[in-house]
Amino acid sequence: MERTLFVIKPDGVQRRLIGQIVARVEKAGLAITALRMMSMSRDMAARHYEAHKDKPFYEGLLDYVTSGPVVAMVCEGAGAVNDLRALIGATDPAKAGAGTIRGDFGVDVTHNLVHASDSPESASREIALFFPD
Ligand code: IDP
Ligand code: MG
Repeated sequence: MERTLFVIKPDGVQRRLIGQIVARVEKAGLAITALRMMSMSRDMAARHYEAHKDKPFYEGLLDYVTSGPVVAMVCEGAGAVNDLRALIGATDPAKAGAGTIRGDFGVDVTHNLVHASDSPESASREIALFFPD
């Protein structure tokens, strides 16, 4: 079994898409084994996205993910990391395929609704950040 972190970002919560997004995750065969709604502090957002700290979009990204509550969950399954990345689609919703969460609901490359860990190593680090207990 592999674990990955999945986050519905503030636009997904504000647009009332939590249910539709979670339904897709479960339909894909992934088990949700932890779930919480929370607001990310700027410090937490900075740690979550520290790999991007030199990117031009970094400050705007922190503004966005701290703009309202998020829903974070741990998803488990064989190949969960890759399965969830495939389910969410490309970072830019304009390039994400039909049937993917970002392709169907995402607005632009910042407001792309969801986060999913990009490797098992990222997943371990991110799960510890969102679910310290
Ligand atoms: P990912 O979420 O598909 O793994 P990353 O490259 O890790 O994509 O970027 C993290 C987040 O930063 C994206 O989900 C998106 O919200 C934002 N982002 C990425 N690239 C850009 C960009 O070129 N402009 C604005 N925001 C971006
Ligand atoms: Mg990423």
